[in-house]
Amino acid sequence: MNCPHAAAAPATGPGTGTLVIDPMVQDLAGETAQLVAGGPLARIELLGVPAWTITRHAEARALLTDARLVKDLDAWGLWRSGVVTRAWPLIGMIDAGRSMFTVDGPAHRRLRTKTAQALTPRRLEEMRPAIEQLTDELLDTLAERGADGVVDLKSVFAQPLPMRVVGSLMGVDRTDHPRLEKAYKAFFSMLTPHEERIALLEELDVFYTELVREKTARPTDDLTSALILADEGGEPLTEEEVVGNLKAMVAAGHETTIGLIINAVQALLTHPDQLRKVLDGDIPWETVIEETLRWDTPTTHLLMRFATEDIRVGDGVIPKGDGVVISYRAIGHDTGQHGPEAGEFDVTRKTPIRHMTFGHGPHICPGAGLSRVEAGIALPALFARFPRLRLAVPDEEIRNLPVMTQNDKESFPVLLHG
Ligand code: STR
Repeated sequence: MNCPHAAAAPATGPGTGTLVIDPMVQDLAGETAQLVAGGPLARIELLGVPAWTITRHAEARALLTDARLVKDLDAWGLWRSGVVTRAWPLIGMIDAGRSMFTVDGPAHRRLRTKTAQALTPRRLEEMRPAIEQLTDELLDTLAERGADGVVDLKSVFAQPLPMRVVGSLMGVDRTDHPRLEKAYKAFFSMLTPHEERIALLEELDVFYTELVREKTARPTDDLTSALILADEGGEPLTEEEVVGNLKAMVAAGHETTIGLIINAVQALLTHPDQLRKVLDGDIPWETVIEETLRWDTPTTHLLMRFATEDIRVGDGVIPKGDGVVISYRAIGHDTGQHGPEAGEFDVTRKTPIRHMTFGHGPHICPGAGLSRVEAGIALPALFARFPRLRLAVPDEEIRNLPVMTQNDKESFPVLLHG
């Protein structure tokens, strides 16, 4: 794309260097190390667009409850001045329709209430048997496909499971899942021509709007129907808002949990002594899940909030109107929060795992509990069924997709029977 503004804003932070985030994600570990080595506030460039990122737990925690940082795109100087337009390939990560993901303050609470109520611990317990059933079905498919050799754990297991779970929560028919999985894969990939991505988002809007209209005519017991029927103090959600929440839930609910499941399996398979302790029952699966969430976050960088005033961070300043990213992967490796061994995966670590991978403050992930339940079912079931599971290729050959914001593997080839 055309990036006339690439050098527009002068650096005001202490470190003068700008880290160009690699759209091809060729060296995620190296990128994280660079972010961790710098200060809490770093200048980055996202496909020619300058932004700031927060790389430390404490600073991110403070900013995530700071009302001077907002989601409203119109607070972004580069957007208002027309430098960033819908031609920017990452625009879909920010301009995703009115929903709980894009709105702050009291309006945000109104948009979020019903979703939060549908995901309370009690409701999650009720969903458990259905998730177990879906897991067993997919393990059967995995067993068939992997009977004679290598099988891709991602496409056969880790990807369809979260889509089925969030699909049944939101009332998205199973026949639509493969098409949605394909659409999101293309949406996130930087290799997708941008016109295609825009067309795809429009198609998804049509799909979700039709679904919401069907549910409006014939409400069922899913969360989409609950969003439609919600009164919210005499101010029901508009169709656009229901659609916005629905698409945010499907996108967030499936993409991130794929990462959690795959990253946990990868961490265990590459740390066999730790896997042993887990399989022997010496370390609970909850610890595996939390350590994976900290060490290998499904979301690498979360785009984006905007400063409505100059905001001081450490010895730097985010100028009013600038865009701010949260680099969750770097935050998980913050030695100030997680101790000197923050860079190591270690389910036996002494430092308590107090990560912030689901965010913090009003926008904290409403699906956090659901993803923990999913991974808490999927991982032990997978290893119980295939205790000799192993990677079919050397670990270095597992590559990331060209997805700038998510930690998303191309594929994850395994051998089920050792
Ligand atoms: C994808 C495109 C879309 O239609 C709607 C959304 C809103 C929610 C976003 C989602 C996006 C991208 C992935 C996100 C998710 C919220 C949580 C998830 C950012 C922009 C994470 O990766 C944490």
